[in-house]
Amino acid sequence: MSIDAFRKDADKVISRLNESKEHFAVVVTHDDADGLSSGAIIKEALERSKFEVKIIFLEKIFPEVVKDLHSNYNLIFYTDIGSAHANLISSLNSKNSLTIILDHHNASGGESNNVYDLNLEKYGYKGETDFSGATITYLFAKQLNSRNEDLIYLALVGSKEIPDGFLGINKGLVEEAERKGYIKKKGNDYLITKFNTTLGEMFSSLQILGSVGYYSQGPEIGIKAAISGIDTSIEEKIKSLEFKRKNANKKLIEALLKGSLKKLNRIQWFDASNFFKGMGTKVLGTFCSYLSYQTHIVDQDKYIVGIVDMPSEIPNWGKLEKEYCKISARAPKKLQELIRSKKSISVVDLLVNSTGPHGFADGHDFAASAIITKGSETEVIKRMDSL
Ligand SMILES: [Mn+2]
Repeated sequence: MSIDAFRKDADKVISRLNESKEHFAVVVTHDDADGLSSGAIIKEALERSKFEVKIIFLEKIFPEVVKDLHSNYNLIFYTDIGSAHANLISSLNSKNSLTIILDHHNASGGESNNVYDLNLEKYGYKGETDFSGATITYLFAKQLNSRNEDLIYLALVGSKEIPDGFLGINKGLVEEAERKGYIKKKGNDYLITKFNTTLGEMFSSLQILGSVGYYSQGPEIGIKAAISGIDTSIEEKIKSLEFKRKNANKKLIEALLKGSLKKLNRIQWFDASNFFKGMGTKVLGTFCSYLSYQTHIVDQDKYIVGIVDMPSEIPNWGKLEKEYCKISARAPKKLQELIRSKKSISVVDLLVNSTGPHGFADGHDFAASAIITKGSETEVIKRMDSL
């Protein structure tokens, strides 16, 4: 494990950046709290270095978005997203744009054509436990200019998505941030000294702004909150988004109890399009997780599958050519045991094998999601049940 090897490689990439004489950067970042923390770090760091920055928030890597960006811009950053698709990004890098990936999702390798993936997994660290997207983005920003050290609290906000706490590189960052006065201990959490907001509070705020507020400027507001703190107008926005989601969840639960949950042989599924209108599709995954614990509603041995129509608009970018649906799937407790003992296939395999030519899927053993083209829902559901 060597952070020095990472620093050396980061310096090489930074030399390329300086040689390029480019002053306009596009940042593509994930739309969750870690992605917003990462986006805030790189945007602030680049602006301090006199770059103009355009930022685009994505839940998934849509090839048509990547293709478009790489035929129009010379300098592109990916933060908290992109490592799993370094190969695809390289193949679509038609202008040979300088492309820098700062991510902690499983690195796929295969990058070329001026694409650099600095994922710390390549240096022996684990993206599931040792660092987040915001951690690596912070380390890069600090390498770019040591005055970016004051953004250290954002590395820790993003790292709140790691369930095991601050381990690996993050452990060192917490100690450093506390020693230098950027954070201080408060109960089980830490206060961001300059905002009087805890890391956990900032994390939850960004999570809501990014997911529920995706189509209503939530991510931009999140970036502002991450850099300048949560003022009263942002607080109001968060409250109204929370209220909106709570209401939608309640109505959807009622509908499911009234028969909208269709139980097949191996899966139980529902269409939530009428309930989550105007909200980012990530809310579906959160709802499915919640639903998997509602033993009075769902069967414990069947996969839970939720579907929503996706608006074709990608904020700050434009309209997607095709129409898509988002699918989220979860395994309730009993099914998790069957998956563990290999008597049932994992949730990610269920989605990968059923979406086939209609889209793309990723995820884990008990939780996964997919994007499919609209119109293929019936076939995909059928294939799932037969798997
Ligand atoms: Mn992340």
